[in-house]
Amino acid sequence: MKPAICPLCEASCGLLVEVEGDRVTSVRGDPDDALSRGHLCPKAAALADLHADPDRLRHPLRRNAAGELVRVGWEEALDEIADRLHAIRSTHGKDAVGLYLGNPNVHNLGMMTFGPNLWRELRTRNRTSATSVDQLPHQLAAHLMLGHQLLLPVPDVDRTELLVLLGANPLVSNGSLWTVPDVRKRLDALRARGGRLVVIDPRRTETAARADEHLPIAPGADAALLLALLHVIFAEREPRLGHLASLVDGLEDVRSVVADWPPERVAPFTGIDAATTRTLALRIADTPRAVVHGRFGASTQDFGGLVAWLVLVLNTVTGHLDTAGGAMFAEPAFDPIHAPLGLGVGPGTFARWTSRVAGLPEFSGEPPVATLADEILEPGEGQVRALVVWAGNPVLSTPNGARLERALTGLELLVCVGPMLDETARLAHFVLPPVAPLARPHYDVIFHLLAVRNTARYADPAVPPDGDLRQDWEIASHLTRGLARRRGASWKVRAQHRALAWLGPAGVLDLGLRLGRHRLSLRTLRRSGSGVDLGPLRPCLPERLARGRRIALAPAPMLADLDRLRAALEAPRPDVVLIGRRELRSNNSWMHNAPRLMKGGDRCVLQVHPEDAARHGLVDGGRARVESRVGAVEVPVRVTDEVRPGVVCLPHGWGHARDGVRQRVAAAAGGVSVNDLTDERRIDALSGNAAFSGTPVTLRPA
Ligand SMILES: Nc1nc2c(c(=O)[nH]1)N[C@H]1C(S)=C(S)[C@@H](COP(=O)(O)OP(=O)(O)OC[C@H]3O[C@@H](n4cnc5c(=O)[nH]c(N)nc54)[C@H](O)[C@@H]3O)O[C@H]1N2
Ligand SMILES: Nc1nc2c(c(=O)[nH]1)N[C@H]1C(S)=C(S)[C@@H](COP(=O)(O)OP(=O)(O)OC[C@H]3O[C@@H](n4cnc5c(=O)[nH]c(N)nc54)[C@H](O)[C@@H]3O)O[C@H]1N2
Ligand code: SF4
Ligand SMILES: [Mo]
Repeated sequence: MKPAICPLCEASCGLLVEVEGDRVTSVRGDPDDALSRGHLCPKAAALADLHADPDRLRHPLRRNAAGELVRVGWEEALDEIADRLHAIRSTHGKDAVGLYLGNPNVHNLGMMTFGPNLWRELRTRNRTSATSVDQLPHQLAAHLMLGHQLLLPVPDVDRTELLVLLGANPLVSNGSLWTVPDVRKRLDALRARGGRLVVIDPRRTETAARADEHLPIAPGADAALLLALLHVIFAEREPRLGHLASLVDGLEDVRSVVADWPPERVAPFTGIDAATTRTLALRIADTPRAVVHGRFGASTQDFGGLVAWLVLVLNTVTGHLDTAGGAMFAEPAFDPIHAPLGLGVGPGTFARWTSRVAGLPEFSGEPPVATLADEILEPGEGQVRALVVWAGNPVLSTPNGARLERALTGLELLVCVGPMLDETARLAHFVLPPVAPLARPHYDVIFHLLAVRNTARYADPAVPPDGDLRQDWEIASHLTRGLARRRGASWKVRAQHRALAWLGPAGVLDLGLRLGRHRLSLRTLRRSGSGVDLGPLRPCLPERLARGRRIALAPAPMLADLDRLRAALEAPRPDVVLIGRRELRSNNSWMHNAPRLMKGGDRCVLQVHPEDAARHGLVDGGRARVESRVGAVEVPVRVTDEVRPGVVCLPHGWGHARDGVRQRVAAAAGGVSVNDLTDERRIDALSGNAAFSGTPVTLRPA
C-alpha cells in the first residue's frame, strides 16, 4: 500500500493505493489521516480508471498540414512552441499571448511552485483562469477587507453550534473554500450535539434535505437577504467585535448602510419572509458559536462581490470571526501567504487596469475569463493571437462556451496542456500530456490553507509514468527557460530559473516547510506517511492579517455597488431563470470517461418545478427546449418540487459528443453543455466574476 492524496476536489483525502506493476488495483481511504480519517468518495476509486484509461494521452501531439493531430517528440514540440510564442509576442506585443489556467492547477504541487514563473515570463495582461468563473468574489472581499486574497476563513464545523450555508452543497461537493473531508459525519455530529444547520439555496439540495431549516431563496437575492440580517442585528443587538474591536474600521459606515434594508423591504425580492429573516438574524447574533459560509452559488451570481463582503461583515459583527466554532483561519505548514523567497501568492490587486475590449476590472493581474473571447475576436493592439490552456477546458466551463469555441478556431496558435483530448484540446495545434495524478508527488499548497484542522501531508508518486509523459512542472520550466533565452533575459533571471529547476517542486516545498511556522521538513512528512497532525484551528488575528493591516469593514468599491442592488430590487424579473448543480460522480467537465462513475441513467436532466412544467407544457420524462440570449439546448425533463417555482436547474460539465473529442465513455453518455446557455455578458459588475446563476431562459417542449 502506498500513501497518496486525492487531487480531485478540495477535501484532499488521504488515500492508500495498491499498485501492481503500473496498474492501480485498489484505492482506499487512509484511516490514519488526521484530516480525512479514512474518508473517500466514489471519485477516488475512479483515479484507477483514469490511470488505466486508454483514451488518456501517452505522448504529445502536433497538428500537421493535413489538420490531423499526430505524435511529436517533446523537444521538438516545446522548441517550436517557444519559437512561435516568442515570434508572436515580438511582433504583436506581450498581450498577444493569452493564458487560461484551469482548476486542476491548484491541486498540482508542480504548478503551484513552477506555474508563476511561466506567467511572469509571459507578463501578459491576458492571463485568465477558472478563478473568475468561481471564487473570485471571496478573494476580492478578503483582499479589500483583510489585506490578502487568500485570508479566507472557514467554518470551524467541529465546534460550531449553528452553521448557515449560502449557495453551498457540501454533501455533494465535499466542501469548497472549506477543506472538510467527511463533511457528512461532521454535519451529523453538529446536529447530534444539538447544533443547527441552515441551508439557503434555491434548490432543496442533498445538504438542504438533511438540514434543520432550508430557505429557498430567489437566485441572486443573497446580498439583499444579508443586508436585512445585518439590519436586524444592528437594530436589535449591539455589534460584538470581541478581540477584533481595536482592529476594525468602518463599523459606522456599515451601520448606516444597513439601516435602509429592513427585512420587509427585501422579502418580495428574496422570497424569504421578514419574520424568518428576523429569527435567523437573532439566532446568528445570539448563538455563542455560529458561522455563515457562502460559496459557489453565492459567488457566481449578479452580486457575488457584495455577498462575499456581507458574509464576512456578518461573521465579524456577531463576534464569530476568528473564534472557536466560528469562521477561522488555518495556519498551514507551508504558508502561501507568508512564504519565503517570493514563492508565495501576493496579497492581490484590484482594478489597477481594465480589460481592453469590455473594460472589466483586473483582479490580481487577471481580466475575467468571460471576456476572453472578446480579446481573441476583437482586432487591434493587444488582440490575443496565441493561447496556452493549462489544465482547463474553457469550452465547457466558461459562459457562452460556444462563442469561445468559435474564437479558439481562429487563433494562430493554441497549446493545451492536459491528459485528455477534450472539448478544448481537440481544437489545439499542440497537446502536451502530463503524467496521471497518481504518478506525481503531491502536497496541497492551497487546501491546507482552507482546512478545518491544521495538518500536513505529502505523498511521493504512487505509480511510475506510463508513457512518453512529463510532469506539468517540467513542461512549465522548459517553456519558461526557452522563452527567457529567446528574449535575451538577463544572466540573473536565467540562473534563478535553473536553480528552481534544480530544486524541483519537492525541494521548494521542503524549503517552505522548514522556514514555515511549524518548522517541518519534507523528511518529517515522508516519514509520517499519513501526515502530521498540527491540531485544531486557533484564533490568529491580528498576527495573520497581511502586513499588520487592519480589518476594513466597509471598502469603498463594495459601498459603491449597492446602487446596483437597489436598482435590481425595483427591476422586473424574468419569468424563468437557470441555475446549476454538481453531482457526486462528476468532477467539473473531466471525469466522465471513468466507467465506474458513469453507471446509471441520464444525469444531465433539467429539473423543473411542477407549476412551471404545467405552464410550459413540459412533462416528467419528456424533453424540453431551453433557450437563452446566447443559445439553445434540448434536454430530458424531471418535474420536481426540489427547485423553486421560476427556477430550472441543469448540471455543468456535460456535452462531450463533439467531433474530435477522444473520450469514448464520456462521448457516449450524451448530455449538453449548460455553458451553451450561460451568457458571457452576465457578470457581477463589481468583481467581473461570471454570474452563472439566474440566467433568464425560455422553455418549451422539444
Ligand atoms: N455553468 C457552470 N460553469 C462552471 C461551473 C458551474 O458550476 N456551472 N463551475 C465552475 C468552476 S467552480 C470551475 S473550478 C471551473 C472548472 O473549469 P476548468 O478548470 O476549465 O475545467 P475542468 O472541467 O476542471 O477541466 C480540467 C482540465 O484539466 C485537465 N487536467 C486534470 N488534471 C490535470 C493536471 O494535473 N495537469 C494538467 N495539465 N491538466 C489536468 C483535465 O483533463 C481537463 O481537461 O468550471 C466553472 N464553470
Ligand atoms: N462531486 C463534485 N464535487 C465537486 C465538484 C464537482 O464538479 N463534483 N467541483 C468542485 C469545485 S471546482 C467547486 S468550486 C466546488 C463547489 O462546491 P459548492 O460551493 O458546494 O458548490 P455547488 O455544489 O455547485 O453548490 C452551489 C449551490 O448554490 C446554489 N445556488 C445557485 N444560485 C444560488 C443563489 O443565487 N443563491 C444561493 N444562496 N444559492 C444558489 C445551487 O443550487 C447549489 O446548490 O465543488 C467541488 N467539488
Ligand atoms: S471527497 Fe474529494 S478529495 Fe476526497 S476522495 Fe472524493 S474527490 Fe477525492
Ligand atoms: Mo471550482
